[in-house]
Amino acid sequence: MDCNPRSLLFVLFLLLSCVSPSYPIIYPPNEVNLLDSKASQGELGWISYPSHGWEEISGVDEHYTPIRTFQVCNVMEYSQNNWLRTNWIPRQSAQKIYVELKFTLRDCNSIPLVLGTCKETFNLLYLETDDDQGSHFREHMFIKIDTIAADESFTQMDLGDRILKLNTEVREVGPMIKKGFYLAFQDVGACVALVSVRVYFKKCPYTVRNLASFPDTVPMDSQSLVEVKGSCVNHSKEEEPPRMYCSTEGEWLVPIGKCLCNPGYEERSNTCQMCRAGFYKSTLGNMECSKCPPHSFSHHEGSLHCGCEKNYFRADGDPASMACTRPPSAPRNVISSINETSVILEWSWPEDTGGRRDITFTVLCKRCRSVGGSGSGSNGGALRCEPCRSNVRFLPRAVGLHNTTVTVGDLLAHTNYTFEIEAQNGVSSLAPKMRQYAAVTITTNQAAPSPVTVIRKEKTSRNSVSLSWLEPERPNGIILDYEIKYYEKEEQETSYTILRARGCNVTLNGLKPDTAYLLQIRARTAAGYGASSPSFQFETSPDSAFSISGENSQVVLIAISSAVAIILLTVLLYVLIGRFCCHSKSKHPDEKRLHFGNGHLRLPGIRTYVDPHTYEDPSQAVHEFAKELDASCIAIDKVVGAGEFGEVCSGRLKLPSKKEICVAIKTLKGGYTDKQRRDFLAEASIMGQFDHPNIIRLEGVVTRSKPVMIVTEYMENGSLDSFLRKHDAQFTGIQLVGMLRGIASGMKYLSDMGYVHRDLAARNILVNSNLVCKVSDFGLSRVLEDDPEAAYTTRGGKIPIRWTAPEAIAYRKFTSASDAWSYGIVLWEVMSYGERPYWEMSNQDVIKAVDEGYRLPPPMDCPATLYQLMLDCWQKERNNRPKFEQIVSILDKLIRNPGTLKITANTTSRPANLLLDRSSSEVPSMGTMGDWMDGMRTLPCKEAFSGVSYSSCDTLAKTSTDRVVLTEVHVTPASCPEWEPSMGITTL
Ligand code: ACK
Repeated sequence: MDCNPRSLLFVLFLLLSCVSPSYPIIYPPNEVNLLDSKASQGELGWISYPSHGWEEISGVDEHYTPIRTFQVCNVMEYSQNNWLRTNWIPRQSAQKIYVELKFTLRDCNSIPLVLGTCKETFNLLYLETDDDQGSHFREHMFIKIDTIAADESFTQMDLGDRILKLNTEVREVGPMIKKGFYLAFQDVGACVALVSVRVYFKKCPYTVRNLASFPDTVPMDSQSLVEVKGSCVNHSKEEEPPRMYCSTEGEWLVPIGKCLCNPGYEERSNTCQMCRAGFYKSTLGNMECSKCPPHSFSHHEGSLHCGCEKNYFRADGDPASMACTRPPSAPRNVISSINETSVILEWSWPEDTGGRRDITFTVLCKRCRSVGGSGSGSNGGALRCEPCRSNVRFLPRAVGLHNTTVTVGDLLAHTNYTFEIEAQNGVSSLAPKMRQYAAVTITTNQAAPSPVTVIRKEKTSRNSVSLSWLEPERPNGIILDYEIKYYEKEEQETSYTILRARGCNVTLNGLKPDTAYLLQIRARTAAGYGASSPSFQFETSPDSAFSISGENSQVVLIAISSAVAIILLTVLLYVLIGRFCCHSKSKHPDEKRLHFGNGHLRLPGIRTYVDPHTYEDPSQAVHEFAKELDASCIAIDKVVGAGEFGEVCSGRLKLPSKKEICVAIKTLKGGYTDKQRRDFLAEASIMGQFDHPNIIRLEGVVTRSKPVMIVTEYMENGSLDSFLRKHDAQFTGIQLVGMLRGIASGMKYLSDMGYVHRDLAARNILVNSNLVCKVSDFGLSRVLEDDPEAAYTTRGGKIPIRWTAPEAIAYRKFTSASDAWSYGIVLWEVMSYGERPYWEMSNQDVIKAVDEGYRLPPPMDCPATLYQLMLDCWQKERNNRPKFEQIVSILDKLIRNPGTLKITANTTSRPANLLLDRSSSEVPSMGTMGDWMDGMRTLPCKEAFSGVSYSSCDTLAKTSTDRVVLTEVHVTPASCPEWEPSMGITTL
């Protein structure tokens, strides 16, 4: 190291240079050095003129880095002109260059005994040339850039204190046009040390912005910016052409446009990188890759989509971000409410929607016929089904249903149909094998024929007209005859004539000439009359057209008398034959029907129930009404319950050339008496006579081997009372009404058949997997023996008190009207989800309370209309109770207008513990009521009430059927030891 002590200037440098470590020098990235004196460790080789002027020495800079420096300090002499010229510096692409000088300068005042003129500045100059001119140096060619003065100069004291006062000055030069240049430093008598010289130009350095890369760019010398186009990085695309401006200061300005990562790539540290496995990106953009949605996967990097797991799918319009889904499971709890030839189908949403919301339902109608079977009604044979005819009507439609109900109309009467209800969603079509549906099979009821719509006038005369018509479009059975009603138009139906015709034509005689008549025709089947046709007008011919001459009138008279004679003769013959027939009584069961009907008015065409006890040998009755089964066709699976005569099992029945079906098997336990066997089989004899979708169907009996068995259809959900208790509050109002409608329809059928059930209760209703309710438990003395609810009455009979009408308890008056009472109790049981009627009240208290006019209160949330129906069923006067036909039609109306179910009868929480007195007509004043617990206590005391004073019903809730339901009753007991006078009026 060169530590030259001669200089006045550089004592400080010399001292420092002996101890210094070195540091790397870092320049800003947008500066490109053309010359850096510090970078050179050896001699710089610059030209100094005259030779005693500038002197090159070694030292260290402020960072203690070894450097080469130049110094001059000829302040003791006059007229100094010392030049120092750099080597030739190639310009490269620079237009404007920067010169950074670091120097120290001695304060002239601090130099003692200065002889010459001490200066405190020096000059910076440059010369452009296209080539290196070597040592050839001409002062006058140089152009001055600036006079450089020190911001700070140092003194002797600074040297003593070792304070380095380093000046840094930067000057710009340009525009440069030649290939290179020299710099020169002219000293005119200063004491200066040039510590470092750096020459550089500025550039905008390579950069990536908005996923576009921009190259190194040298700015222009002028003020204008350089516009630079960027190029998108790998795996990206231009969204808008990327551009940026390079400023003269070497700074990037105003980025415009951008690039977006391709699908399958995401932006990570200014690059587009592949999505990791388990992630995907389906679109162009700079968002992150997303995790695969549920039930999908991506095993590879860079996935655009995630594939669906097995049995999961994506519909066409499904976005990639949506989970893969699958077809829904089948709809549940299908219930059908049949109304003559139409049916309302209702069902619940599928348990599994497949993960989608776009569920719709499609209903497929099939008409089914039993083939190759025997036995009564639908009992026998496999079903052969074919698609329904196109004129079956679906309301609102058969496909694309958004609601869980459809009405199917214009079905054929007395026909089996199967409806397949399928829930579909957006991926159902992609997985045909996974599609599931729920099926329900129904049998339509009989229905009256549709109206005659086409009537033609064939021939007209002045007194007669011949007409013909077409059979109704839907006869719904065999047309027995047509009723033709006609009247003079002017008389406006005040008097009319009715004729009957078997065929589709008639001639009306005895009409007035030249007169307008109106006529209506209606067809009759076993189900009764259909609606009348629209009025049809015809006119007879005027008088002049035809007049009867005297001779003619004679002929007519003869014809009429002959006709009258013939009619009289026919009537006589008919009466005689009729009498003869009635006298010769046949033993055929059909004739017995006259005996065992219970006085009900029967509809023509409906069979009548035959009491098996009227047979001398009851086993004859069994074989007349029940099919004998071979025990080998029956497989017993398990015991499901206990009946009065033995166990009840579930099992399978496989008859030759028929499909195996699930059955319930009632067995007669060993050691039975003859009477027990008779009573046991009596149920089959009764059941075998019935054929109705809401009556439990008998498959057959086994009497020729042991054990003796009764085989019926299997009802998956068992008895209604326990089923409801198990599913407390889980059904919609419509579902409950659907079940009730089924029971009422079965009961209507029984009452039409003349059969009185006597033990109608929820425990004797069975429920299948489609929530179809069927009446079961048929017997004779059964009511007395079988039912655990039955209790002995004072008259010795055994009766299920809580379900039985007062007149049946009191004097065994069992009729369809007493069944209607029981139906009211079933209605209450259903609406309270299997609550025990009258809770824990004793049978005696129940009899007493009912007799005094108390009635069960409405179950929680019970629709007012249904509660009103209960109250109607519990009318004391049995003729005032509704017939089952009326009950069915009330429930049908409710099903058609489900809105009416929203009006509830009360708001009490279940179990309501009140008995309502609704005997406004039977008890002279409004009755008292108490909660049933209190009631039990107060009942005896109630008897002590002689002058009970009652307030009237305060609040009446009007129901949609314009009936009135008691909801609140205010009671003021006049005397009762347990009532404090201060209690005043009690609101219940
Ligand atoms: O409530 P559960 O399961 O349904 O218990 C009773 C038991 O037998 C005694 O009567 C059941 N049961 C009776 N008949 C049938 C049937 N046809 N299908 C299914 N279960 C039945 C009843």
